[in-house]
Amino acid sequence: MPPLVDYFILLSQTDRAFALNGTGSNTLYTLPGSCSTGIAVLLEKLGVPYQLIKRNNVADYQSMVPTNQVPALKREDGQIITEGAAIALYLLEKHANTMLPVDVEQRSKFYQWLNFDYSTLHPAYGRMFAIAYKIKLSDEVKAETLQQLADAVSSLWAILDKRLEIRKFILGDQPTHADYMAAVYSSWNAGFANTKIEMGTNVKRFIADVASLPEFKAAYEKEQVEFKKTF
Ligand SMILES: N[C@@H](CCC(=O)N[C@@H](CS)C(=O)NCC(=O)O)C(=O)O
Repeated sequence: MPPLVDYFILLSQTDRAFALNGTGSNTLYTLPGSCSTGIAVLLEKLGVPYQLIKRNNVADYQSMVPTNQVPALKREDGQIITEGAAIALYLLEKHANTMLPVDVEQRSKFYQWLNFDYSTLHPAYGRMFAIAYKIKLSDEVKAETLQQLADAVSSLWAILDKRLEIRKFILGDQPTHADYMAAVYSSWNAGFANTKIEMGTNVKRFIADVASLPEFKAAYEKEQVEFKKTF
């Protein structure tokens, strides 16, 4: 970290205000059961103390997080980080762990699967949520569109199923943040009762394995939300 004076010169005025308001602990802003829960799982695994605040209990969340989305992490020094992948990588670089490989080839594989989650699988579900809950359509068109989008999601689960044929977790024998996120997304199937999302046997086994990890259970307990296994 640069000396304090340089650090403050680097910050914008708003950033400075947040920095001065630092609480001395990490605060995770969440919508329980959403992608922000994956960050809670990671915080549990890293043993980093944090408090949870539900986005909907913050009077003007959008003035702090312009996208109005979760997750957002307010660090000990008051700085806000948004975007799940950026938060995860910040935490992994700051706190000792074995998830972020030192070897550049292995690290690139981790980045690849982390982005498969955040940039491919998550938005594929996002399109389903938009059709199901945000966009006005006739029942018939809605059902048909949802099934088409669900087929696209199923094809992504099939990619993971293939990878998991010979691996316990996505990167190998040990769970990483890529596994936590995939398992969190899988519970979103519960939001689409009349739409068929296919998951292969390897994916199902994998989700059960991730869901039984202590850090995973601890995060869901802390968020007071049930992990929905949909198979
Ligand atoms: N690119 C963002 C996407 C975050 C996102 O989609 N968050 C959802 C929950 S999974 C959210 O806040 N939804 C509520 C809303 O958009 O109002 C990230 O990865 O952090």
